Amino acid sequence: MSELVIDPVTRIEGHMLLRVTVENEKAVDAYCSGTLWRGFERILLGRDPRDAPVILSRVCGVCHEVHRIASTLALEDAAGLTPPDNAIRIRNIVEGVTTIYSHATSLLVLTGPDLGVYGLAGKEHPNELELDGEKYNKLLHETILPTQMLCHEVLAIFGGKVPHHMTTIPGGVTTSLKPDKIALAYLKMTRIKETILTVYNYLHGEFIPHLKNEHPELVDVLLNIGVGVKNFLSYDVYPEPEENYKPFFKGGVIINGKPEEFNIDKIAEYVKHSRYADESGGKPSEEIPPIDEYDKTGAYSWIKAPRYDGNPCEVGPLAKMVVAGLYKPLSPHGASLLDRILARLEEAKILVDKVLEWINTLNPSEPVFKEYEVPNSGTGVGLWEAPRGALGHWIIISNGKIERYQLVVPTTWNASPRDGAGRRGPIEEAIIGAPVPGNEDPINVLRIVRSFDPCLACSVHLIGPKQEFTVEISHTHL
Ligand code: NFE
Ligand code: MG
Repeated sequence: MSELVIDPVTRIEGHMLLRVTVENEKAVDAYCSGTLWRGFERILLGRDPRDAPVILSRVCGVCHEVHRIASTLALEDAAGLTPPDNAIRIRNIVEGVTTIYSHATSLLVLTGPDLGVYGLAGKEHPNELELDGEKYNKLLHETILPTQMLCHEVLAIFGGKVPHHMTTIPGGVTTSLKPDKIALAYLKMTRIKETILTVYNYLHGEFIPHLKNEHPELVDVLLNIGVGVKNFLSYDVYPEPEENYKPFFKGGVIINGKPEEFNIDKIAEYVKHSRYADESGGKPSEEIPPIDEYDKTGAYSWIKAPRYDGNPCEVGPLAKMVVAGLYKPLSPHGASLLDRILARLEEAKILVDKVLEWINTLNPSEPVFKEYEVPNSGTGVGLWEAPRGALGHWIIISNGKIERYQLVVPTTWNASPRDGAGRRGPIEEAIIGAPVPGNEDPINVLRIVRSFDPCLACSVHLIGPKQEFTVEISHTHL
């Protein structure tokens, strides 16, 4: 038996440390640690609730639009307010475009290089998943970066700026709906759509068929590794005014392959293996502000362990698409490394059409916001879907101020450590069984981790001035 230690994991957002136990060239156990302590839930205490969306949008520079939206939803819930249709559409557009941007980053910059960027920039197309640096550089500068720039331009039209849009406020949005701006956004989206379709058609029309025909053993590996916990969770997202506010992606939960009625009260966070005092866990609506306890026995992560009815759940594009009935996994196990990547691409393709539709339904003659007043007291929940999955914000207001605030974020679910019952988190579980050539090559382990597109900044929700990093991959025999 030997141990692989990867610290930090690269080409993901933030600081993750992985310990993988290896036996006979296979991963047999894994420990995933978030190595940063953040303190957003404590920063908010005693503040005006209207500060929350603005401060919390800075939780992350990657999913830089979603926390403002989720926090605003929590405030509106506490006030019993529904924003006007135009505001709902603009939030959908902002969310859709940020997800497309984020997926392009994951597919082509973070995860893609592990898979030779799918032959688009691979050595000798069709390839053995090895990246050609020169071709990749060309793809990056001629296609990926210009497309991402277009996404940011559309976001700036509706959100005022990128990152961290400024227009979502409790009661609606502050975007002015000028017809020329709407037309410009539409035009930019059609160009984004062209690129997404080109990548999509290439992958499904050429790359995957080629792999299946010429390298079936590779497809077999990609569909049989990274399976994970096989439980999926997602929240309703993209309410459509034209469809009686039905969410375009219907959320829900699937446990062991069976869909279950979603019940928010079944969500709880466990901290037995997290660096917080034991009383820091519980139901998000009741959790106390986190109390850090770095040296707690058995603790190995700053990430908590959210569970649904005690079950670890995968969240993200695969979960969202499977729960909504929009993706059928290719793997006989119901999930895999390849399914996670393909579901992400599928979601981007679906969203680009929906964003065009939402832009078309904007009505410049109707309002974009309603008056909002901070209630003297109340509780609110904002459930939403970030690019990486299910995002929840919970607020308690008393005397017009924030008494408590809790975020449970996508990567908190996926990169969670073991819970109170000792069950592994989804990424930990997905690593089990990964081939580790020579008992030391981490490539498959890293491919699996990156297929979740984790974000550690979000999941731990100020780095200490004395924090130190070790940048090395070591391999020690036990
Ligand atoms: Ni920091 Fe995020 C997304 C959120 S993380 S990237 O998507 O919320 O899990
Ligand atoms: Mg939290």
